[in-house]
Amino acid sequence: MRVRVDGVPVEIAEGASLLDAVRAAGADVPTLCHDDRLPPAGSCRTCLVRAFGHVVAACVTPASDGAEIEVAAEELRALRRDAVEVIVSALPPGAVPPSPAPSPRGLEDDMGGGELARVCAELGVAPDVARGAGGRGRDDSHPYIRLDRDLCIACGRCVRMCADVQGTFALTLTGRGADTVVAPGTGGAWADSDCVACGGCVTTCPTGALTEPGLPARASRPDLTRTRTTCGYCGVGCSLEVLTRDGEITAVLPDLDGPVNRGHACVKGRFAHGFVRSPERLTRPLVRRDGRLEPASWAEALDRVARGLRAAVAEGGPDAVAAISSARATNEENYLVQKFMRVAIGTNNVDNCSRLCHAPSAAGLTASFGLAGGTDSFDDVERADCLLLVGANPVEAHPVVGARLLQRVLRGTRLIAVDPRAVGLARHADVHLRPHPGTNVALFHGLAHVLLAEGLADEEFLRLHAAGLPELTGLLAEYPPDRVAVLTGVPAADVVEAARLYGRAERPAIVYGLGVTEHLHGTDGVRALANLAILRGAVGIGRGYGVNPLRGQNNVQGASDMGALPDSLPGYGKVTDPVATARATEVWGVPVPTRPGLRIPEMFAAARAGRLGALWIIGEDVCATDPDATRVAEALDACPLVVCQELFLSETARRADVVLPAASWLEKDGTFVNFDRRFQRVRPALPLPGEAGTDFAAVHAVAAALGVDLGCVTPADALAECARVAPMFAGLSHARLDREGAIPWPCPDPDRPGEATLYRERFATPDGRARLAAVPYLPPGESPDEDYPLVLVTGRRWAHYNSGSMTRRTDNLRLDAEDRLDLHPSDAVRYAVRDGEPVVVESRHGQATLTARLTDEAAQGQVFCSFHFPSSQVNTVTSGHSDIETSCPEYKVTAVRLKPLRK
Ligand SMILES: Nc1nc2c(c(=O)[nH]1)N[C@H]1C(S)=C(S)[C@@H](COP(=O)(O)OP(=O)(O)OC[C@H]3O[C@@H](n4cnc5c(=O)[nH]c(N)nc54)[C@H](O)[C@@H]3O)O[C@H]1N2
Ligand SMILES: Nc1nc2c(c(=O)[nH]1)N[C@H]1C(S)=C(S)[C@@H](COP(=O)(O)OP(=O)(O)OC[C@H]3O[C@@H](n4cnc5c(=O)[nH]c(N)nc54)[C@H](O)[C@@H]3O)O[C@H]1N2
Ligand code: SF4
Ligand code: SF4
Ligand code: FES
Ligand SMILES: [Mo]
Repeated sequence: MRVRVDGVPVEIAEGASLLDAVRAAGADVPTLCHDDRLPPAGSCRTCLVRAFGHVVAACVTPASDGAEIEVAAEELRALRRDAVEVIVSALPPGAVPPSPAPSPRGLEDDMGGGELARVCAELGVAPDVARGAGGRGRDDSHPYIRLDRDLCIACGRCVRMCADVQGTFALTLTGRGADTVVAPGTGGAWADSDCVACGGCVTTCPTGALTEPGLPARASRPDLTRTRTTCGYCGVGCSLEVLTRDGEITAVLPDLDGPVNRGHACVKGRFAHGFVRSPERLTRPLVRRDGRLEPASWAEALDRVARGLRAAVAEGGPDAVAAISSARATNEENYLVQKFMRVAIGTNNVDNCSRLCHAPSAAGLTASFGLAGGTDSFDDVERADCLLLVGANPVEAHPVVGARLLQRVLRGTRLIAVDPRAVGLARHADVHLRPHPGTNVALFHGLAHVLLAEGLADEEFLRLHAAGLPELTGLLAEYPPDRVAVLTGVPAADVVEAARLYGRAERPAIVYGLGVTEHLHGTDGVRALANLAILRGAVGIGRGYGVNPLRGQNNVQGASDMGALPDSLPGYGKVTDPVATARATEVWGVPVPTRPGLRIPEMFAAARAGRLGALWIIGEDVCATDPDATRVAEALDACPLVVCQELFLSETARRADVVLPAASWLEKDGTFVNFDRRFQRVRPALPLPGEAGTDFAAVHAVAAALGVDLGCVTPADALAECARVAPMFAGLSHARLDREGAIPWPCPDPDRPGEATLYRERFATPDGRARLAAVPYLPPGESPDEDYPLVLVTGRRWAHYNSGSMTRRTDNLRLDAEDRLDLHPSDAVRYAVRDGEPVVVESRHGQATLTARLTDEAAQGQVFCSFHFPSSQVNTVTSGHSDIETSCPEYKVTAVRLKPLRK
C-alpha cells in the first residue's frame, strides 16, 4: 500500500495502521494507551491524526491505499494536548515525574512514569496540571509488584498485557468514569490473585501506577549499567537486560527484540535473581577435614582434587574418573569439561542432565530424522493451524512459549493436548486426551492407526521420503482405537477425533515434553510420536512443522551439543567413529578415547561397586534431583573423591569431599543454546562474589593442578576451537553472535545463516529418508497394585525451578511456599486425606511428606507433586527404572500409597 504522511509518500504493508504509516514516514505522534506488544485499544486519544477527512486515533485506525494522513498540524497537536491534559488533571500532584528520557532506549526509560512524562513533555502539558484528589490507596501485598491506584489512568495496557500476551487474565478495570482503576479480577489483594508475576503489566504501565520494588524512580536512574544477556533458567532462552548499579542488580527486564520472548518474560528470569546475594551463597572453597567440610584456600582445594584424580587413575585407570557436567553452565564451560575428561584424564565418562530429561529426544529424533534437535523454529511452530501438545506443560515450565501458544489457541489454532493432568493449555484444548501415565506409545500408535485407516497419511511423502512403512503398517494393525482405549484409558472416540484433527490440518506441529521422555520406554515414545509427523508428511520437506521437544534447562541442548556426553564428541560425532575422533585428535593434539563412557546412573553404579575413584559433579544436585536418591547418596559415600562445583551447599555438596564455589549465569561470559537450537550470548552483569570462580576458570585450574594446559584461554577461544572440532558449528563465534544476535545450528559456514528449519531438502539419515519406527507398546516399569494403588507423576510448578536451590532463595518462596501433593477429591475421600493437611506418600523406594491439595487437575488414581523442595525427599520415592535406550529415569510413573502422617 502507498499512503502519504504530511505529503511524504511511504510504502506500508497490508493491514498496517495509521500509526504504522506515521512511523514508517519517520514522523512521530505520541501514544499513551498503545504498546507495540499489544493489540490497540484506542482509548486515550493521544495519537490523534487526520485522515479520510476525520480526526481519528492513529493506533486503531487501519490505513488504506492512497490515504492522506495529516500529523503535524498545530490544531491536531492541540487536540492531543487537550486529551492528555484531561487525563493528567485527574492525577494527584506530583504524578508526572520530572526529567523524562529524551527518547526511550529500553523498557526501563518508560517504566515508573517515564512514558507519561515524555508524552507530557512532547505535548507541552505542564506537570502541575495534575491536581486530582488521590486517596485511592495502594496494594503492596505482592513481593514483586506494587500498585498505586492514584496513578492509574485506566488505559488498560496492563489488562491487555495480562490477557493478550501473558494469557493469565488476572486483571480487570473496575469502577466507573474517572474512578476506573485496575484491580485483580478475583477482587482481593494482588498477592491472592491469579497473577503469576510475569511482570508484563509492570513493563507496560506508562504512568508508574504499576512498579516493581528496587527499580528507582525514573529521575534517579541515569547511572544504571545495562547488560544484555540470556536467561539462565529454562530453555526458552529469553533475552534479558540486566540493570545494575555498583555491582548490584536493580532490575532484570525483558528485551523488546529478544527473538523468542519479544519483550516478555516470566517470574523466574524477571524477578528470581535474589539468590545471587543470598547469605548462603558459597564464596570460598570447602574441603572435608576429619569428616567435616571446612573453608579452605583454592590452592588447598585444587591440590586435594589433583591428588584424588591422580590416585583414582593410578588405581583404576582413566575410566575410574567420571564427571557430570552442567546444563546450567555455558557451552564454553561444557566444552572445556568434556575436553578435560577426554584430553587430561583420557576417558569418555562425562554426561549431563540431558540424561534425566531429553536424552530420549536426542536418541529418538536422531534415529527418526538424523539430528538430535527439534525440527523447526518456534516462530514456525507458532504458525501451525493445529498443535499436538504432548506431555508438556509450557504454561508453567516454559512460560513465554506457553503464553505464545495460548494466544494462538485463543485465536483459533486447534489444540490436541495429551496429558494425564488437566493443567495449563490442556484446559483450552479442542481435544484433551488423558492417557494413563506410561502408555504414550499405545496412544500414538492408535493415532497412527486412524491416520492410515482413514486415508489421512501422505502417500507421496511416504513413498519418496520415508522408510519402514510396511513394518509399521503391520504393527499398527494391533492398535485399533478400541484396544488403545483399553491400554491407555482414552476413549476410542477421542483417539479418532484427535487423529482426524491432526490428520486434516494444513500445517500441524508437534510440541512435546517430559511426559513423553521420562519413561521406561521414553525413546520409543519419541519415535512413535515422530511416526505421526512422518505419516502426515508434516516434517522437513513435507508441509507442517515437525516434532519439537521443549528442552528444559537453559543450556541442556548446548551441554549435549558440546559433547558432554559419554558417546558423543562436540557436534555429536560418535566416539566410536574414526572420522570424528580423528578430527578431534587433530585439534586437541592427543588421541581421543574411543570406548563410550559411563552414563550418570552407570557412574553411580560403578561408585557403589567400588570401581569409581573420583566423581566431579558440576551444577547438578544429584542427591535431590536424580531418582532413587537414597541409592545416589550411597554412591557418593562409596566414592573416594567427590568434587562438587556449586552456588550453594546443595544436598550433593554436603556429601562432597571438595566443594568449589561457582559463578551463576548472571556472572559469566559465554553462550547458551535454547530449545529451538539458537546460540545466544551470555554476558556477566555482576562481579563474582568472594572467591567464587566461573566453571570455566575452575576446570582450567584443576587441569593446571594436574600439569595440563587445556588451551582456549577465554570462552570465545573455546567456542572457536569447538567450531573446528564440530563442522555443524563451524560458522559460529562470539564475534558473530555479538553482531547478529541469535544464530541457530547447524551453522557450518561463517558467511551463511544457521538453519532454523531442518531437513528442507533431505533428512540427515544415511539414505536421506525419515525412519518410521515399528516399536511395540510395552507397559511402564511400575503399575499400581494392591499394596501401592496410586500412580505418582512428578513434574514442575511455575514459581520454582528444579532443585529450587535458586528460586527458594528469592521471594518466589512467598509465591509458593511448600511442596504439595495434588490428588483427586474422590481419592482424598477414599484415603481419608484432607485438603491442606500433611500426607505421606510412600513407594517401594522411599517416602516423602507433603501437604495435600485436592484438585481435579489430577486424574483419579493419580497423584502429582514437584521436586522443588529437596527437604521433602520426593526423589527417594521415585524408582531406579529408566528408559531402556538412554537411561532416562522413569520420573513420571511410580506406584505409591498414601499414609496419614503419624503425629
Ligand atoms: N517453573 C519451572 N520451569 C521449568 C523447570 C522447573 O523446574 N520449573 N524445569 C525446566 C526443565 S529442566 C525441564 S526438562 C522442563 C520440563 O518441562 P515439561 O516437560 O513441561 O515438564 P513436566 O511438568 O515435568 O512434565 C510435563 C507434563 O507431562 C505430563 N505427563 C506425565 N506422564 C505422562 C504420560 O505418560 N504421557 C503424557 N502424554 N504426559 C505425561 C505431566 O502431567 C506434566 O504435565 O521445564 C523447564 N522449566
Ligand atoms: N522427581 C523428578 N525429578 C526430576 C525431574 C522430574 O520431572 N521429576 N526432572 C529431572 C530433570 S528434567 C532435570 S533437568 C533435573 C535437574 O536437576 P538439577 O540439574 O540437579 O537441578 P537444578 O536445580 O537445575 O540445578 C542444579 C544445581 O546447579 C547449581 N547451579 C546453577 N547454576 C550453576 C552454574 O552456572 N554452575 C554451577 N557449578 N552450578 C550451578 C544450582 O545451585 C543447583 O544446585 O532434575 C530431574 N529430576
Ligand atoms: S504480572 Fe503478569 S500475570 Fe501478573 S497481573 Fe501482571 S501481566 Fe498478569
Ligand atoms: S521463560 Fe524461561 S528463559 Fe524466559 S524468563 Fe522464564 S525462565 Fe527465563
Ligand atoms: S495511543 Fe492511540 S488512542 Fe491511545
Ligand atoms: Mo530437564
